[in-house]
Amino acid sequence: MKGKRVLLVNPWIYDFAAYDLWAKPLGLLFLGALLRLNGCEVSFVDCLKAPHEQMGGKPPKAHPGGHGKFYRQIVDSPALLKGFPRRYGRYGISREAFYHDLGKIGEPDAVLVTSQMTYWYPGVHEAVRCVREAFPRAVVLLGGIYATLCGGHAGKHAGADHVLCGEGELEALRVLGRLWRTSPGYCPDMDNLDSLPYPLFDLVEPLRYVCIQTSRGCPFRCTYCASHLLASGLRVRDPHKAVDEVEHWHRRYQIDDFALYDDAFLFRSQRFALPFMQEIVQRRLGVRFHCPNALHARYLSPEVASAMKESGFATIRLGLETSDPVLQEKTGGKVSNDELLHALENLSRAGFDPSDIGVYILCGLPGQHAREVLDAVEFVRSSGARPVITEYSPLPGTGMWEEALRFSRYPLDEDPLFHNNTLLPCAWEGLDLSMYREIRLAAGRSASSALAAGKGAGPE
Ligand code: B12
Repeated sequence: MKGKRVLLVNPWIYDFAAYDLWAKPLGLLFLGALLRLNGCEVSFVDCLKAPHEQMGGKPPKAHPGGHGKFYRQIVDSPALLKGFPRRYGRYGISREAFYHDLGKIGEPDAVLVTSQMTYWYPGVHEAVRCVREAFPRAVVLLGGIYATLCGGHAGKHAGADHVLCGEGELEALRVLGRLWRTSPGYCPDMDNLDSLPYPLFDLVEPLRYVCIQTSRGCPFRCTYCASHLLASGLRVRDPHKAVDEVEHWHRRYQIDDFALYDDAFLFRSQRFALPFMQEIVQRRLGVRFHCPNALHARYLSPEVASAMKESGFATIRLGLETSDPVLQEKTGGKVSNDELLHALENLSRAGFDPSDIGVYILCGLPGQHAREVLDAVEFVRSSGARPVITEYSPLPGTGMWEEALRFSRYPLDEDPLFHNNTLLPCAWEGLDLSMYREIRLAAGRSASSALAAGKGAGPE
């Protein structure tokens, strides 16, 4: 693969709202690192880059510590979503700025396009079209979450030469190796995550934070979540090697803020989280950790809570989803109300201010009543923590999908645009859009105003 030129592309987002909550295309940057290790010359064009020198006006606001806004242009919403009373936006740089960036790198042999939320596919298709126009001879590979969960749709409509499903490391090497009639010099062992090179954050500009993955997969099977479809089996890194990576970004790139992308960071904490945090303290790195993706309250023992405090955990989100014990059990039994209260007590004893801890509550599950969401809000409020409403996004292949299909007023299986959580796709007479607004009010300041105040909150 030596000498081959590879371009990584992170596409635009099309949505009613989007916010950079420590959001980087981590998977794509992993693939880039592996290809570079195999001798390829790798470049990266990020449609979500901000600030960008080709964009006029004021750059989007960024907060110290990482999160911030994207550039946004209001556009017509797609025909299928016409009538939904929210403005639709294209988040990221202009098309001209994108072509400008492509122009700087010259024709690659292969382009790897990633995809995140399934309903963001318009930006993915647009990126593929632009890349094809600019580089008609390059082979285009598409992977990521949309490509994995909606492979049929992506294969039919995205315009890529190859649509690859699931974890992409070995697949990308296989496809490119076959195309280029060569075998890669280095193949990672996907059962040993430490055999992966560090993701190519050195190509991200400006680099204000780094996303870290200390494990892949999740031991739970929550019926609303697609994690098990994206990465199978829980694999955990060696804690010392994960700290080596934190130290690498901190010392060589002066990075102080790290977002954890794990689905199960605290699971079996004796094996990973505790030694990881103890090592961070021992090396006196003075870094901060942010967990925009929720932590499991069940594993938040007093020992874990104080290690989190000492090792610099700054943004803590816990996943409750619902306070109804029956629904908790039915959706996967991830956590009980008592476990949440214990976790909050332990965090508070360790020195965290409970009002800084956001607790995610799912809103709009199929058949869910507004009352039940309000109960969860009340329960979290009375614990002293901050309720953060997250709207349910139905996903094909998950345990709840069939029920979502039955409940939704949209034909969910006809177009991934209908997975958009802002639509509240499974709203019904028991939880309609006006009740949803009441729920948001009850939950207090909206996620976006909390973010604007720099406190951090749920993803918008
Ligand atoms: C971290 C995370 C976030 C972060 C940001 C992620 C980002 N980069 O933008 C935050 C916390 C902000 C977030 C927010 C939300 N998220 Co989220 N998030 C995740 C999480 C946990 C990990 C994603 C990740 O980066 N994984 C790590 C990397 C290494 O994996 P990867 O990107 O998939 O890449 C691999 C493969 O896909 C592939 N690949 C990737 N690109 C390419 C390209 C090519 C060419 C090839 C060959 C392969 C390939 O290879 C990579 C390496 O193996 C996933 C769950 C999961 N386990 O994946 C949910 C997930 C993506 N989120 C989800 C949801 C629902 C949300 C929210 C809507 C939650 C809510 N209700 O508010 C919001 C929406 C955000 C918004 N509107 O701005 C859903 C997806 C929904 C959808 N319809 O697609 C998921 C799947 C969780 C779930 N419920 O099942 N999220």
